[in-house]
Amino acid sequence: MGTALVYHEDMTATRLLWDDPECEIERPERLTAALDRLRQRGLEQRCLRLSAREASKEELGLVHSPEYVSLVRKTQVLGEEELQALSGQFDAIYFHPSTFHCARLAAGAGLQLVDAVLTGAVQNGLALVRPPGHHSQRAAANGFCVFNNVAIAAAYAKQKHGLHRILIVDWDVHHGQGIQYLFEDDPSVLYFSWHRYEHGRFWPFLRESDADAVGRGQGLGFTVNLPWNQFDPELVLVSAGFDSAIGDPEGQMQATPECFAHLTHLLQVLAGGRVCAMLEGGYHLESLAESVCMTVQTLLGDPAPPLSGLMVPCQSALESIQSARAAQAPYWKSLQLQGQCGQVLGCRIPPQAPCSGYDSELSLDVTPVPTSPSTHSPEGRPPPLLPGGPMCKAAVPAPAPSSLLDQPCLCPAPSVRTTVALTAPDITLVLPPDVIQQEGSALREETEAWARPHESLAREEALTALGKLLYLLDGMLDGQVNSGIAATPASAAAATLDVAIQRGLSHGAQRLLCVALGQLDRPPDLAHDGRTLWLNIGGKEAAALSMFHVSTPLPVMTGGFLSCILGLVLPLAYGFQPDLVLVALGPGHGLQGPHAALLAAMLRGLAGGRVLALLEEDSTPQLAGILARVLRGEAPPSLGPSSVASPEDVQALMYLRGQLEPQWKMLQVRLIAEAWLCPGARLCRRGRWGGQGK
Ligand code: Q9C
Ligand code: ZN
Repeated sequence: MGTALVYHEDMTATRLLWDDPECEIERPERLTAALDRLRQRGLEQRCLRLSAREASKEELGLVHSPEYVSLVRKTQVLGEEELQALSGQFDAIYFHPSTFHCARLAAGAGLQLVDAVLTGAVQNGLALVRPPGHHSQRAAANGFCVFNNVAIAAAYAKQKHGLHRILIVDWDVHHGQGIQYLFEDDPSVLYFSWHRYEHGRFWPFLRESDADAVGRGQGLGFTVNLPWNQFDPELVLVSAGFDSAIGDPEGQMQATPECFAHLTHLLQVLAGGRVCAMLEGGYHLESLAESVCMTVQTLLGDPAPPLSGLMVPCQSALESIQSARAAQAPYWKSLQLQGQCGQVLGCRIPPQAPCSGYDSELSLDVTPVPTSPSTHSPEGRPPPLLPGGPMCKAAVPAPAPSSLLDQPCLCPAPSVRTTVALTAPDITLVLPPDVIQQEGSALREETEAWARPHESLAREEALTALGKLLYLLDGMLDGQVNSGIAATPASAAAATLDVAIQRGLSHGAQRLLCVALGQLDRPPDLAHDGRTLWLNIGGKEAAALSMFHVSTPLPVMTGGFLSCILGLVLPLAYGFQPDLVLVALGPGHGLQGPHAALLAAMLRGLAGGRVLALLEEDSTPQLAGILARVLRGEAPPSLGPSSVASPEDVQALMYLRGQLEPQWKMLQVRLIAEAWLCPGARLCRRGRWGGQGK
């Protein structure tokens, strides 16, 4: 549906007129560097370009006092000395005669973006603006921010568009205290910020930036300092600061540009994909430009490039997350649920393990580290991935900051985003126009050779389906096609999946993630060599035969399904860093379209989006259609209000996390995000969310 890019050249006018080392980094080149790079990459041309308008007095008045607005208005006619004197009354602020005009454009750009998204003209967008906004307060400028662009956009979305739940995600390196103050007692705006804090020693040096600031009054639990939280929002606003990116002089953090692709990608599963990002900080021009490109590219639907680096959370991050969880637990039911078995760090086997199939002889302790080149040792880097595939960077040891930025993307994106190898006659009706329907098949002889060991593949229809699947898979492995869907008769699903795994591994995949839903038995001779991670959702019981062979029952409730994805599938998948993902909906998978779409959308964040979905031949065209749209980059439909995880769901999840955590360090991340999509959260906000519906 498209991505908007809102901009106005006039916003390059405001600049520092005197000497001030603190403020000089907020300069006009920030915008021109970002825009030039977007053009160079051909990304600007793919967006709907909107020229920013000025926000009106009334619109500014949604969050600012009239006195403050007129104070800023008056700076238009001040001389340099008066400007400097006035600036000195605020922390980290400079005024310029053009500041008022620029700041009105910056706020107006956000409103245009919200209008474009909420009227359906576009799916999402980015407003490239200066001055930034998130530090600005009702009657104060602060931290280069004059008007609070994102806060004004949120208030406007409520007032003008009648929204009831807006999520603001602030990924700038600084705490957006301005937004926090403006909405701390408002439960309709959930403000989430992660920021550098250093126990209060990082600017803006505020006690209230800590995790125990959780909102007040009606808004208790709707201010989240540090990781995420979610309440099935209708709109996602992003305070998109890039001063947390590598090389930034202010933030001095290490986030690579690719991180912003993944952050954006994760947010796109919310609110039906309605994401409005607005530039905040970001002062290293090169890093800023790259990170902006990653964000826009992901908004446009391109797959996120794989993350480089070790997937091991650091101790201090884990501690921070734990304190935020503890502070939020009183307000979010799902955090309490998990809390019961939640000290998973010390909870290897729960009192009533739901699992009898766990073989202590094959204990995880003895099988974790494969001897193949794909070793996941903490010291070792993952090996190079497929040549010609989506991995653009050779995996090299601990790259220096500059090299992470310098490396150009060597591999062109596949020419075809998504291919569908399905035969159903009415399938064309549900496919978006740019999804290719595959005609070709693998050579008959070759197909038969692959099929030979499998009795269930002897039938003609199974062979035909296999030929199509192999052809599609080869296209993906050659880097011509990014993602695809193939079908198989239900009776041959397991064998077909087995062949797909073997074919993938023998044709260049270094690490293959297979997510099998429903009754799909693990292929009998699947090796424990660390090249395949087998994850069955729909098994009889929770069982981890080794760190690479995991099975869990299909969660009973939607909430359980979400926790399973967020708390198990994604941590394992991100830790594994696959270069090919197979997701198979086998017999009895029981997934509704929106659930399958969410899973596929999340998995698309892995392997550069190289995901092959395998469906049963008698699946509805609707299911194939929804998957095709998600795989090509559309947002999955919102799941809507739904249930909490059942006790069995929670227990199975906790059990597996306990079993696998020693090997899969990403599981140590005790997500606030589990409260996140888990709408049971709302139950404990009875009276406000309960029964309110949309
Ligand atoms: N040495 C934004 O990123 N400077 N504002 C602190 C400490 C102020 C940041 C300097 C940073 C303001 C939007
Ligand atoms: Zn910042």
